[in-house]
Amino acid sequence: MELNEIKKKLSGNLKESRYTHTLGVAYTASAMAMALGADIQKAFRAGLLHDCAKGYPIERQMKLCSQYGIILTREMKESPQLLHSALAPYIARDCYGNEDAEIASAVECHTTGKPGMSLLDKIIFIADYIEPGRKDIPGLSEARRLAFSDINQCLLKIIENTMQYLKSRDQAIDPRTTETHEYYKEGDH
Ligand code: DGI
Ligand code: FE
Ligand code: FE
Ligand code: FE
Repeated sequence: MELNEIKKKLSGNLKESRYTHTLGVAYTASAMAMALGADIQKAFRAGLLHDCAKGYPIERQMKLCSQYGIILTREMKESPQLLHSALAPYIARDCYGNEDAEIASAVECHTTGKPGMSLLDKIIFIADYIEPGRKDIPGLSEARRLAFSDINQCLLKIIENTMQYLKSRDQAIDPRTTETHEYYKEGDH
């Protein structure tokens, strides 16, 4: 699907603030791709698509998960904000014509990360946290600086900040977040 068509459809399916965030992620991801020598067009497209499932009400997201055969874990039931990333590769494919496996991977792991992330996976995960519209989130200025100096350190910081934030709000940490943290705290990735 052409970028303009994707944008038009997204702007109809997401509330305005979410669409603005989406554009912020797309542009931030492409700037990171420029700095890191990654595929700029892919980064832009993945940024556009990362929250494509977020506009559906939670009930609808639950139904879509069962239609796509996504097994809901206890954490997903307790914290339904985890559903939109599990759904993202399917909605990106079926509503936005995405056939690119690297983009599918990046949108799927953008909330929890995963061990052994690709460069594009990391770019989307980080861009989601640091895009210019974000404010009042822990460690934001450090994450913004690290994004353009040490991408793995940046990733680790974001995961640690998120785990801290979830603990402070008594929210369950998804096992995938824990696995990602274990993997990246060992360094050298
Ligand atoms: O969709 P966005 O708001 O742009 O950002 P996101 O997809 O990265 O995160 C959505 C929410 O998911 C955010 O409030 C943080 C939360 N989250 C991230 N990791 C975990 C988590 N929630 C739980 N319960 N467990 C996690 O491990
Ligand atoms: Fe998201
Ligand atoms: Fe995120
Ligand atoms: Fe997002």
